[in-house]
Amino acid sequence: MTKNMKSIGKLMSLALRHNPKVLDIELDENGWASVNELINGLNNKDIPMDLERLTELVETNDKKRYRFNADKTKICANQGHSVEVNLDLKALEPPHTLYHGTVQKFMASIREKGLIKGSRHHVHLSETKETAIAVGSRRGKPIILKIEAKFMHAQGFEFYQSENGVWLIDHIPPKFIG
Ligand code: HQG
Repeated sequence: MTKNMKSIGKLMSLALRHNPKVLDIELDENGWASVNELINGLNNKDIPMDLERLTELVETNDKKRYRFNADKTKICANQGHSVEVNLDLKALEPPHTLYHGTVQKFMASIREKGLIKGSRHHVHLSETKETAIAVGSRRGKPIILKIEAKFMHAQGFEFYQSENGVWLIDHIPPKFIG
């Protein structure tokens, strides 16, 4: 993925997760946008885009952040939204342990309130430590928290997984955070 593709991806994530107006697109109740409108929105920002290039961007995205519908007329972000959309996530049994990457400055609050979702729909958890390190590193020196996911699930907490493999949950109380 070229640097240019990365910055186009950031703009697409902004539009498909948080602020569709930036590309003059609309999201339906499940978070889908028209591919034609998205391409036009990018073109109107002087970003060359067509279906072929968009397909490459979707397929090569490092975290598989977007997906098309079957006939490639619609596109959506797989997770990470702040706008109200129904992603139709299915509750699933999680692995024994999941990980969350964060940074020291949030730890006092996390120990007090647990992991909270803030402006996103869910708290995001990773299946591997490596991914959690990458997530935490976006903000500084990463701190990796171990979550007793299977134990929580057995106590009735619902876990979901996005199309691109991110584990999602509403809230993690402090007692389950290692
Ligand atoms: C922290 C990226 C204070 C939490 C990544 C995190 C991920 C608290 C921040 C995805 C807290 C929220 C999500 C509490 C949690 N007090 N701080 N009680 N509870 N926090 O960006 O997990 O590139 O919403 O630790 O790779 O960092 O966008 O969540 O630091 O997969 O596809 O509040 O976003 O993916 O930050 O990242 P975020 P996140 P994309």
